[in-house]
Amino acid sequence: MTSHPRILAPGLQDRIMTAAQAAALIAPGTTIGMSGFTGAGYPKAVPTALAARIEAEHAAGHPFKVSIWTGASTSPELDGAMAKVDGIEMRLPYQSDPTCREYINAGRLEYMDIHLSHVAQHAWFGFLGKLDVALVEVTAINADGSLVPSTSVGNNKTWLDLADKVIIEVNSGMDARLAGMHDVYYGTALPPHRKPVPILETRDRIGDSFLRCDPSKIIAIVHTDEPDRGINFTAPDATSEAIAGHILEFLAHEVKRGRLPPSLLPIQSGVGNVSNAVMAGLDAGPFEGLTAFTEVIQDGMLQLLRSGKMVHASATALSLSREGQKILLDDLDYYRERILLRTQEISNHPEVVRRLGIIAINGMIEADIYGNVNSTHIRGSAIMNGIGGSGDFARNGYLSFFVTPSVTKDGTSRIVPMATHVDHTEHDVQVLVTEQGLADLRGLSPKQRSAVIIERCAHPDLRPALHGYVEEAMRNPRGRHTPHVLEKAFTFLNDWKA
Ligand code: 0RQ
Repeated sequence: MTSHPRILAPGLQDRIMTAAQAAALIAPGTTIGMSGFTGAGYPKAVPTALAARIEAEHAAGHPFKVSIWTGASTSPELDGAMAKVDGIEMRLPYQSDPTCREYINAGRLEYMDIHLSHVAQHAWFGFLGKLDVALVEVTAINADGSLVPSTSVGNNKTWLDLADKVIIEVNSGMDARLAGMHDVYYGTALPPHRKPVPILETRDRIGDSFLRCDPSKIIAIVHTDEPDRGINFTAPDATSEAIAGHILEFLAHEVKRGRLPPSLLPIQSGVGNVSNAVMAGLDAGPFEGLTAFTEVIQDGMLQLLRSGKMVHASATALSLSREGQKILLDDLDYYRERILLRTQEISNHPEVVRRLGIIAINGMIEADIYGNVNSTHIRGSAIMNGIGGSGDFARNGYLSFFVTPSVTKDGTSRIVPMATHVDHTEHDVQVLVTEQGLADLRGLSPKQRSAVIIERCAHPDLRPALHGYVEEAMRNPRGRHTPHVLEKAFTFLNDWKA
């Protein structure tokens, strides 16, 4: 018999230990694949213990850094704590922690920002180097040694398969009834042996409910009971409501024109307040039988499922506020029927995104007048978060929206002559939306796009300057396809304010 009700597999009792003891098993220079996706399902105890150990080692004059791979963003106790002690050598593939961001931008840790659907395959291809340790939060260990995932699946399957050693955090704060909400696909292979991913509808189950793990690789099991950190949402403001309104009007128009079915197509929605405002708009709107094929399920989507407007949602993480967590748990049996949490290589799979015809809606930092989008870097240099899954969905979806307020807090335009960094090229961006309006870029040439983007999306105070830029650029007789005045392309950011 085991002494822990959530650890049912025999023979693992001797591996139960404290977080500090588990952290002591990690050597300097280790590459660790951790669980965690948008503040959900990240390890709660060992990273903090590891940060404390690293701090002590540094104080004793011993260099100590590790590399951290995850699903996506985690929490201050992981990214923040590890960055603060200068404990990270390389971080990938996505983060949104203020301390981690500050340290990356100060050049104190390396950060590799990659498409979320690429991470697992790049690890399997050997492109990222060797993975030493997997550190994964689970809800329970079953009698046969399989693992019940918690609130995110992310890259956990890949980390557990590839790492030499495994550290498990068993979180008994996670509701045991989460079991059955997950779909872990074991059918991926390496080229040239790949087969089609057999998802034809968002609700299709193609894998196992549990993660497999070779018990002989488990070097430590740590007990925790903390909930996920809980995401803070503010009530939608006038700007996000206006953006959501433009999108909903456009979708209704597309249905009327026969370019979308009345239940739309599966929705992918980025994180944040605009996204929640879009969900609220859909909840109040005319569309029925909606589905989602997305990365994260936020509070707004939970409400759509509850009201019955949305019938099913596929994602890789439950990224909820504390209130959203309670709503989910109060009615977990209902939601388990309607939600599937998949590995992120499948939740974001380009093949499936293309097949299902996703409507992708993502935030941005700025767009230029030709439709190139910067999602990641302020003024081309300082990272904000990362590209996340936006590229997986934008390039391969049926319709790709990018949304932003028209100006920053200090009145600088977010519609600029030339994007200072490009994550999504003009070829992957079909609809731009600000609170001012919506620019439908489908079927337009660069010059035509610039006219529509400036008129529909730019702040009215800044439109004359942007038009003036294009007019000046048009004076170059040999550069009239995508007209630019390179010496002035970036001075706009300093010279013009709304
Ligand atoms: O700063 O936080 O100090 O207030 O950037 O910008 O406008 O508040 O918008 O929270 O929706 O984030 C692109 C970052 C937008 C996000 C981005 C400053 C601004 C503010 C945040 P403060 P907003 P949002 C699925 C899809 C990439 C990943 C993605 C993102 C802060 O949507 O990370 O899409 N996207 N994933 O003031 C100066 C500018 C600025 C600027 C913004 N032009 N100049 N400051 N800011 N633009 C999810 C996953 O993949 C996991």
